Amino acid sequence: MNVVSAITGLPYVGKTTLFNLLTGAHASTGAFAGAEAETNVGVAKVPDPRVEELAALYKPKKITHAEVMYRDIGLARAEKPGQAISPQKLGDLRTADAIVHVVRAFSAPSVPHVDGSVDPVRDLSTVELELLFADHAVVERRLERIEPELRSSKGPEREMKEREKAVLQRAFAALAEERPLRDLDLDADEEKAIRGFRFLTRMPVLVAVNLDEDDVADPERIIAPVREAAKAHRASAVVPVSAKLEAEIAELPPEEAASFRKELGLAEPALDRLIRATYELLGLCSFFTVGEDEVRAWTVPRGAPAQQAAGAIHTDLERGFIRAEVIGWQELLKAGSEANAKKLGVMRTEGKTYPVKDGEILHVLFNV
Ligand SMILES: Nc1nc2c(ncn2[C@@H]2O[C@H](COP(=O)(O)OP(=O)(O)OP(=O)(O)O)[C@@H](O)[C@H]2O)c(=O)[nH]1
Ligand SMILES: [Mg+2]
Repeated sequence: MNVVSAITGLPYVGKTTLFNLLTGAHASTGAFAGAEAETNVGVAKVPDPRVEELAALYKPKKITHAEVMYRDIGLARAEKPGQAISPQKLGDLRTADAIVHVVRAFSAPSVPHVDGSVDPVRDLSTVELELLFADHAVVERRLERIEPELRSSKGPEREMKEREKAVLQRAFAALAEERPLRDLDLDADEEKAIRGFRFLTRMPVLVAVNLDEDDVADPERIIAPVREAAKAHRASAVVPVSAKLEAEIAELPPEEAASFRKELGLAEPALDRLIRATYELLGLCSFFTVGEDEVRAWTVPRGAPAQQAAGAIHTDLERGFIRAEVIGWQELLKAGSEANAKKLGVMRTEGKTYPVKDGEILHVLFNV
């Protein structure tokens, strides 16, 4: 699935450092590289212990994890609200499906802060407000132009435009109160009426807090106020991470990395958590296919029907879908093999509309 998360935030907060860590890229960091530069695009593997466990059972030639795409989109510093994001960067942001908003909580005196001091709550508002201004401008322009269009249209076309106008007016009111469009409760038709605008404050957003190394073991003091602020912005999650520490750990051999993490009291690599949080933010889940050739995780929107899920594997499987044999990953591990699972009667047969659940194994029967 081709979904993209934008990584954005103020200059010098560690966006590119994080982006490189997540995707294994080597984009340049520091020296305000981000505001001018092209955006960086890369792919992160979604860590998933279930895939390893299934692979341990099948010993396949190939193991394939799910992936998330990240796009690192640097912003300039705002002189006045509404000026920080160039039209090109706005366009880049609008191609994204979700936003990872990085805020700085690390102190490093050698790294200047564009607003003079370290204040993640203020930074969060600064950028969210920029995005809000950008949406406001779009709504305003469209509301001006829709009037003559309304007058010259009729029938179903007019109805559609009426609906669009009504939603835009609600959007206008929300934005005027500095409420993000995530705050609007829209039904499916209303959602469709404004989908094309790709409003930035309607995209799901998570806040990644780039911590000082010293705060990693006990981030709550730093995180709590950010979490409060994030709630007001309707952010889905707040994820602490120390880009610098993660970069240092990434240099270590795996065993040393693991014991170092243990020493620091970190249960799970922060980057893994961030990738998984992004996957969730995007509304995605994984199902698996298994065999001696390949154990593989496939990505579908949560709740996708089995026929659509089959299409993630191949369009032929979607077109010629007959039924799917389905089993949970744990049940399969317990049974030891698909043959045994069938014998035990724990393998189910499901039809086209069956909503696939995260962690299920699908075997699609099809005919084209
Ligand atoms: N101490 C410390 N320094 C960091 C951390 N993360 C990034 N830096 C440093 O901060 C500087 C800016 O990092 P970048 O990753 O380039 O930041 P950016 O947000 O991509 O900056 P622009 O692209 O210019 O907007 C670099 O010198 C990094 O080494 C961190 O967690 N701790
Ligand atoms: Mg950068």
